[in-house]
Amino acid sequence: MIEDMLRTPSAVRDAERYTAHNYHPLPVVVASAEGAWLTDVDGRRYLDCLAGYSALNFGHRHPALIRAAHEQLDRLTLTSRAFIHDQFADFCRELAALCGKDLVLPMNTGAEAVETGIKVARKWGYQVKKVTPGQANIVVADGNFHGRTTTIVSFSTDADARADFGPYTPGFTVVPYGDLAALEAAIDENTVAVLLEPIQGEQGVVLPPEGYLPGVRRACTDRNVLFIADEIQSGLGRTGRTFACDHEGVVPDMYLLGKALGGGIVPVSAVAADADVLGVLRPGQHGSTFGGNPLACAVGTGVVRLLATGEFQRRSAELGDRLRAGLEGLLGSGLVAVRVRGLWAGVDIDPALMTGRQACERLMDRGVLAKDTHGSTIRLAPPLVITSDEIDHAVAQLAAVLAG
Ligand code: IF1
Repeated sequence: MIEDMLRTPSAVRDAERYTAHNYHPLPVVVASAEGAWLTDVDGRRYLDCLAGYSALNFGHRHPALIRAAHEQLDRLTLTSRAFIHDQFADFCRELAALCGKDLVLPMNTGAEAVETGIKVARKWGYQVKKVTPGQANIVVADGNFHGRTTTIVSFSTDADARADFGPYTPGFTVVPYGDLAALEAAIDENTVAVLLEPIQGEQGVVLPPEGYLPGVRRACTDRNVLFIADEIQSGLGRTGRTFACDHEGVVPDMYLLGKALGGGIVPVSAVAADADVLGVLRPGQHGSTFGGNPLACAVGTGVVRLLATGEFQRRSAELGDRLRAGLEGLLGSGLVAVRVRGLWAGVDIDPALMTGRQACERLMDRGVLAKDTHGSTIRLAPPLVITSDEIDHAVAQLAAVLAG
């Protein structure tokens, strides 16, 4: 197509003209998508290796989820929680069963689930553990990413995410990720919870040291501290298991879920925990206008039923082995490190070659869309519906980019 006939340049300009510049998106303007493939306004196709930061685990417009959404759209979309609706019980019961927990508290965004987890842990601390009023403390890890509210960025160690958003919320202690001794030493009589990503996504898919998560679990049990696992990005099949914690047989006291729970259609998040934890909340103490709405529950139930078969977890594990083999084959040919669990990879490119952003721009020119995290690290997280040939294709395009 002749360059000046392309619609993309003007569409990029229009998009930038009327919005705050809190993102620096790749200059691609998506018009449609199906499965693992996107089509831009000029008809060019791209293999999606970001999947909405793991919100599209089931691919773009999964038929079963779109069908559930369409059927609900034609019946009922919103009631608020002032009333009950006929999709609510199924969603909460089936999600609680998937998590092996008594109760579910539905919200919308991941950050809202994290904030809910923080509030519940604090209230549990005061009412159940009896910590000193106003002194509840939560242990978190450096390199964390849990969302962008002012409380959440208060314990971020990422300057871009945190700077100039103070005054900051107190009550958090940061310890090095993976350092069990430091975590144990940080727990005191006012500690109500440990909040961790079982695998750190934005830090570049940083895997915990073997035994770390079981150690955190033991420390929390021994010290009567809630273990809160932020599985918003790592959960729901991404790593080859239902939850990333499953890889080490660890069951947290609280699962924080989001992203893929909404099937890539609507924002759906949730906190799942037993009654002795979520039971501390009474009417009027927490809520949300859209949390647990009929459309969200209909789609969310569809997502839980897709996961209940184990098919997506198996695909993610099997295809993840292929992705790992392909990426490890590039070590020494432009990659200096590869971290993979299921269909989730963080790859460190030789900084002397290019930045992560440059790599993603060149991948885009080759029809593959991915996102850098920091420096020369890029994250690969395709929809779990990707095929083995498509994985080989993505690795081949990365190899070509690295070869210059
Ligand atoms: C952005 C990445 C960033 C998350 C975990 C909670 C949330 C997220 C483990 C909050 C959200 C998103 C936010 C988006 C980019 C993306 C992200 F890690 F996935 F790549 F930023 F670090 N816990 N992660 O990953 O969920 O409120 O967004 O629904 O803010 O740029 P949310």
